[in-house]
Amino acid sequence: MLTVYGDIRSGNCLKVKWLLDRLGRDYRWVETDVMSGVTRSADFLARNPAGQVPAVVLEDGRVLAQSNAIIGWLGEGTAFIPAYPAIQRWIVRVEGAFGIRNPLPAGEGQG
Ligand SMILES: N[C@@H](CCC(=O)N[C@@H](CS)C(=O)NCC(=O)O)C(=O)O
Repeated sequence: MLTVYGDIRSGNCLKVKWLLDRLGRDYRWVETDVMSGVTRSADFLARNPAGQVPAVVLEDGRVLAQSNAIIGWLGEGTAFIPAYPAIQRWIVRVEGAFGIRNPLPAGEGQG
């Protein structure tokens, strides 16, 4: 079962929780109060050197951090991120990474 370290007040954490809930996935939520300094403890830093939540621990012990990476991984192949052809996946990634529409309409973003 997945273990999710998250602070319930954080949008970055909630989007992971909401997707897990919508997908009906089993997971263990470990409430991690970012205001307490626990994310900077040696224990936590060993899990996620960035010292941030959300962080997901897989069954085999690997850790995935960064909310957008987590929801991307969870959503892949589901109705939330259908199995697009490669070009469509990369267009979506560019849009997510840079917050722009890709390709830009003619005339935009030039000069
Ligand atoms: N880019 C990261 C940002 C994560 C982030 O900023 N997490 C905050 C809570 S929303 C945190 O853990 N702060 C504790 C700290 O920086 O010590 C993501 O999307 O997961």
